[in-house]
Amino acid sequence: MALRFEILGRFNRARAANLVLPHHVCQTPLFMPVGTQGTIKGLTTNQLEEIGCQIILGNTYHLALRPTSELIDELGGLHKFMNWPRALLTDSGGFQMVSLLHLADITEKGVTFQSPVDGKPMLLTPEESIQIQNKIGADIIMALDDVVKTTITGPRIEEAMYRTLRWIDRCIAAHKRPNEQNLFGIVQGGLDPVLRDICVRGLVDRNLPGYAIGGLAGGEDKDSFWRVVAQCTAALPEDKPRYVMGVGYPLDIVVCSALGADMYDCVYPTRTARFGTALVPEGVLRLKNKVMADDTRPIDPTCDCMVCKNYSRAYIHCLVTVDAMGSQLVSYHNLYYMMKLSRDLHSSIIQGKFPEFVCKFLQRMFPEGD
Ligand code: PRF
Ligand code: ZN
Repeated sequence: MALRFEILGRFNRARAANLVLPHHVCQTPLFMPVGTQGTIKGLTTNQLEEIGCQIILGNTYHLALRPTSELIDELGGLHKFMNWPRALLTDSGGFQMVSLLHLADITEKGVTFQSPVDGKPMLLTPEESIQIQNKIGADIIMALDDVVKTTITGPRIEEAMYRTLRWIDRCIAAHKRPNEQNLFGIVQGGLDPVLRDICVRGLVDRNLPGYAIGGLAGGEDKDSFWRVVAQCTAALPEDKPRYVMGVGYPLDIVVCSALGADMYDCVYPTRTARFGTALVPEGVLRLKNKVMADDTRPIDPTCDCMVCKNYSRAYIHCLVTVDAMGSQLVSYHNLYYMMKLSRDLHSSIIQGKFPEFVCKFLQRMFPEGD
């Protein structure tokens, strides 16, 4: 295993840990920004370090198409290619294809899809996904899974769960760099507790360095979402990191951390920034709104980030519709907010003040108690 997970503190089910990876020692709970094409849109890697970002996520599917995994390998791996000295995680590609390309089709062999480059049919097998991820060289690589929307019902959910379990063995057999890269398995099984249980047990039997909870954040109601996370975190090993994929909103991260999850990723903070929406302790601030036009306060007067120290809401309001700099500044602030949230979760758990932190977080977000 190319990973150590050292738990530093707990509060009930919540944990704070050092996740020791080949390129960085990360503090959990942690949020990973999504850098689809080997970049977090609009931010330099120096800025990401300045914000306190510890690990970023890349997508196998996008990187395999361009610049291609062969070229990344030839140029010394993704860390070197994008000038990022800290940790990286790559997702396996299947989920991105299924969610981006409506033409993707899943069979036992793998995920078939039409190449967006030349329209030719292509196949991504579990073996190929791992080969590509071995070339990209991230600290954590993800198994190819069969993902279905949680909102569908019927035998397809069961088929996808069992296929994910069959594919994990093909991924393990194909993984050629276990001393440098950590292969995480992904729990599927929709909203069905029996299927989730079978999947967790199957993956735990494989003794992987870490586990992800997949198939969520796809439009299911919150009650079902919490229930699946609570069930999986309770059944996964104590001494391994637990990653909830595609989550999410600050509130979801706080709740999942209380349930014993450690890692998260989501496009939300950067995507919403491009629409001019900033994350603030009260919820969100819509910078395109006309009332911002003469508001001289920073995005968040309580935030210590470079953007809040230097620019007014009025200035950013002016920029967001006409210049890329507008969304870059909001992205910077939003990621700073997510990193600060991760740090606060980590330190409040260690200091035995997790309940106080959660209460304060909820009071600021829901002052009326609604
Ligand atoms: N599987 C993979 N990547 C993902 C997910 C998943 O289930 C999700 C959750 N829907 C986000 N990203 N491989
Ligand atoms: Zn700020």
